[in-house]
Amino acid sequence: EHTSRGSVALIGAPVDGGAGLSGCIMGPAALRVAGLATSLADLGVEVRDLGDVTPDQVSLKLAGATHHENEVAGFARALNRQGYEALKSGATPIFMGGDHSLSMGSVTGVAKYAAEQGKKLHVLWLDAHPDYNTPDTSTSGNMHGMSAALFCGEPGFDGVLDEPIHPVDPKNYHVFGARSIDEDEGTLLLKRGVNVMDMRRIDERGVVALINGVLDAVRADDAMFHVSLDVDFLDPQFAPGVGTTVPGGATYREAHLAMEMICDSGLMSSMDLVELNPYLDDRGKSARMLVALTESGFGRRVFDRPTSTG
Ligand code: HAR
Ligand code: MN
Ligand code: MN
Ligand code: MN
Repeated sequence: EHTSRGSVALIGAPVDGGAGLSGCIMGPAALRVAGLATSLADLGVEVRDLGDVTPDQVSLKLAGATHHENEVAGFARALNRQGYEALKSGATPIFMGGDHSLSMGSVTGVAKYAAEQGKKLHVLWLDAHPDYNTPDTSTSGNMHGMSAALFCGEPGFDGVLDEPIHPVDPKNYHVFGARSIDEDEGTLLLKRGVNVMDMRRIDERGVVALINGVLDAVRADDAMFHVSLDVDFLDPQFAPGVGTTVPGGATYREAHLAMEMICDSGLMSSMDLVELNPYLDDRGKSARMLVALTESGFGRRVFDRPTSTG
């Protein structure tokens, strides 16, 4: 769908308080320095950079030892509106994080638009973590580990958004690349029937079969499709610029293949680039990796053959 839309809206989301370590505040700037806008323009995509959002002023208290809920909620509310408006204008929003708590706003804004179109929303979460903790199950209190629980409608998040959300059906939440799952989080994922494609499953079945399964599910529902790319999806050797590195991640080619297949499907309607921590990066390596993966998602090919299978 993005190619028919033809234009991308870049939305900066320098939220930092959702992660345990600070530094993601510099993420949108690093993605701009790494040339995200010009790389997409070179692929023939019309790009508008809407700048960084200004978070709403929020005053709320969540149960549990949840950290920085006002900062997280302030960004979530502003991003919800901006993402919704970008889709309404006909653009494909790319949310430039910022820590992964930003998806509380991006995904709920997209879900609102989808609901208005009478469509379901599927979410593909490329991440070492499923981010399915609630304020009740979280042992860290870090809200970047809770975003999917919020947008799937789990309890404990009242007052984060300023309007009722349109929850994503947990069965339409697809986690790809997981290798760090907390105990209570895992119990909840199983109970809800989330599609968890952990690294062992990727080793055994491969990227192609698993990503095709996701794309088939999106097509079968004629759904909108949000892709959320966390830097730690990749093995740290390819992307060290993140506060939560976990060994045994996706390789350079596994990650690109997933994005190339997503591009060929024409299904992606919005995207997050999250958890980039430039303070921890190695001379821009991880920022460039995110830009390269986004290029693959928007039509860059290893070799241009005149067939759709690349
Ligand atoms: N599961 C852990 C927690 O809740 C770690 C979450 C880490 N999340 C991110 N985004 N880095 O994936 O604290
Ligand atoms: Mn607090
Ligand atoms: Mn994450
Ligand atoms: Mn992660």
